[in-house]
Amino acid sequence: MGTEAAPPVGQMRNTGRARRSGLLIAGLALGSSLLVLTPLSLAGLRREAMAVRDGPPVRVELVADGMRFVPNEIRVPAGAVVTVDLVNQDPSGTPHDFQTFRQRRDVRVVAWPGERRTTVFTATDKPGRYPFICTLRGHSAAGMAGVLVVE
Ligand SMILES: [Cu+2]
Repeated sequence: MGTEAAPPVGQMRNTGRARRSGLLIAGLALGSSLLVLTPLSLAGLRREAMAVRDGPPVRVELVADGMRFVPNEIRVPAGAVVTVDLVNQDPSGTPHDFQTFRQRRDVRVVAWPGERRTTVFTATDKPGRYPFICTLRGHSAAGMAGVLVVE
């Protein structure tokens, strides 16, 4: 019985070796496909850069009204140069600011009560939804936050 049990163990070992070499082949295939894809993504980036150069600039008026931004959603094309006019109309006399995140070039601008302050940022090339907030203590938690939709 002992000699009969031996062959299956040897077969299992062989199967394990076959799986390992299968993984190695899969890894090599993945590696070579990445090499093939790299020039394509570079071309894609170049196309995006051209689109950015051709795209019209965007201008947005953002009103700080109490503990909220109006509007609280801004839509811009990927890579757009965005001019934001932050207008502080909060009757409580509190300063407010506007802070972007994960854009190609982020900005923060502060507007004191009654002020209109202008800033310019460049949107990211990656479409998606990005937060913008007022960084004054407790303001974003109180609802002073919005979404920058990059399309
Ligand atoms: Cu604020």
